[in-house]
Amino acid sequence: MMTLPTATIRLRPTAVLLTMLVAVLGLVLGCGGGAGSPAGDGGGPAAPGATDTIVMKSFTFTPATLTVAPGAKIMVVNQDQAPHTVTANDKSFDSGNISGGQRGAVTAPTKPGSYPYICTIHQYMTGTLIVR
Ligand SMILES: [Cu+2]
Repeated sequence: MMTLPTATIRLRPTAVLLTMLVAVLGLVLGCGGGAGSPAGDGGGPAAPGATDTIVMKSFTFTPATLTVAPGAKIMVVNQDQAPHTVTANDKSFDSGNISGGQRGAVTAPTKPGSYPYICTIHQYMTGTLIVR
């Protein structure tokens, strides 16, 4: 019974501090994001070796057709909850299982051509890698 008022008094300064912390953090993060984005955008497209990326989302590969240079390293981002793979029909590249929310990579063949690929877990997921 006697501890209840004390607990209430102790909680109040903590709550105020937490509120201030959240506010300060919000300001810091807001400023950081605003200042960081333009620099990042400027650096990305300027780099000639921009990373090619295949995104898995809603059991679909995006882009459905990706054109890359021979031997290019391709980042594979799984935005689904389910695991997926990027596996060439001729097995010339294979990401292996990429868990939901994770990312992996494949290396494009060095021989120019059109390489259809699938997810071996969900074989209706199809895409095409074009090397040239
Ligand atoms: Cu899949």
